[in-house]
Amino acid sequence: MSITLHGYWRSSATWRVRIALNLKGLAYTIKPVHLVKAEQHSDAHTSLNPMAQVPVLIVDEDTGSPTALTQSIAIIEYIEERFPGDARLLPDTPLARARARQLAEVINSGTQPLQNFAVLNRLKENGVDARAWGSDFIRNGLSAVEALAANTSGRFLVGDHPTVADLCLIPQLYNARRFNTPIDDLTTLLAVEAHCNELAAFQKAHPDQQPDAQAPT
Ligand SMILES: N[C@@H](CCC(=O)N[C@@H](CS)C(=O)NCC(=O)O)C(=O)O
Repeated sequence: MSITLHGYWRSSATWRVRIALNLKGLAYTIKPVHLVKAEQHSDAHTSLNPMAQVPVLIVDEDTGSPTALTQSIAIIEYIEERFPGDARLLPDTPLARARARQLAEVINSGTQPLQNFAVLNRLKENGVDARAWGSDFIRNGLSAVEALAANTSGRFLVGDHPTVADLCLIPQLYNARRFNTPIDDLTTLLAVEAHCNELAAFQKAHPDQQPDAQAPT
C-alpha cells in the first residue's frame, strides 16, 4: 500500500488531508504542486484532477493500478473507511456524524470556494477588491460555524475528539488571518483551535512544516 499526496503547502484543502493522514498514523509521500506557478494547470496534473486543483491523493492498494482521488472531503471519508483504527474522523452516532459533516460543509462548500486562488484572480482581473471579498465570505462562514458549534462543541467542534469539521476549521482560521478577517470574538473556534494545536498530527500538518514551504508573503 502506498499513498502519495499531491498538494501545496498553503492549500487549505490539502492541509485537511494531511491532518487526516497524520491522525491515522499513515506514511505518505508529498508531491508539491506549485499553485502560484500554475502547475495545477499542467497536463500532468489535470490528468489526475480535471478541476486543476489540489489535493489529489494517489492510492495504490497493491493492485498494480493506482487510483487518483480528488476532493478533500471524499478523500478524508475514504481514509476514515479504509483505516478505521482508533482515531475516528467522524463521530459514532448518525446525528453527530451529520453535525460534523454540516460544519465541514459550511467551510468546504460555503466558505473556501469563495476565497479560492482562481476566484480571487478572476475578481482582481475585474477590478474587484478581492481581499475584502474573501475576508467578508470568511467572516460569514466562520461566524456560522461559531453559532452552530454552540450546540455541538466540546474540546473539538463536535464533542471531545477531532473530526472532519476540525480538519476544515484549522486551515480556514489560518486563511482568516491571512485575509485580516476579524476572528477574536469567535471564542469557541479559538478554543477548539488551541486544543487542535496541542496534537502532533495537527502540528506536523501545518504549512510551515511542509517541504515546499516558502517565506510568508
Ligand atoms: N473542494 C475541493 C477544493 C480544492 C481547492 O479549492 N483547492 C485549491 C487550493 S486549497 C486549489 O487547488 N486552487 C487552485 C486554483 O485556484 O487555481 C477540495 O476540497 O478538494
